[in-house]
Amino acid sequence: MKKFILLFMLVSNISIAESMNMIGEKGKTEEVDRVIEVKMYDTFYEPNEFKIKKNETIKFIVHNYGELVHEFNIATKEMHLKHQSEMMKMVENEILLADTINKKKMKELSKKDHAMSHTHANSVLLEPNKSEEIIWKFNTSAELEAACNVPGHYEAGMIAKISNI
Ligand SMILES: [Cu+2]
Repeated sequence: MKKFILLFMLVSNISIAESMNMIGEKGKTEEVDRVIEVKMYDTFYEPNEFKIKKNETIKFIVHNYGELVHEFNIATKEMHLKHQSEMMKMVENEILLADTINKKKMKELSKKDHAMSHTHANSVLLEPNKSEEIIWKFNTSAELEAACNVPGHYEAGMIAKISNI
């Protein structure tokens, strides 16, 4: 019985560690290896593919040149699909409008529902003509893609491939 409990603890610890490091982690400014400029349009990225070495730390400077709100989110395909229901909730709560983000409402609602705060280190959500940076450390071999989860945009092909070189 003791052995069984020990094994269980070990296995559950491994799975927690795996899910946390699965997509990499927030990078530090002093560890940036490369800077990549990303332009967001309605509804695609330029460039639409990133070639990244394992353990590289990249600073993405993301600009929204479109007329709609767009997201640049680094995750696995499964995570994007999950995230899309959160984004739909933001639309239903009128936090996320076609070309604006109601930050006041976002703050109010995020007190009740953390998913509404939309502050994740692996993503930026930008109104038109706004820019923001993400520093990401790719210490992972997971298959990742950058994508926009604003309802309808992922389906429209707003996805950039992230490939390991
Ligand atoms: Cu978008």
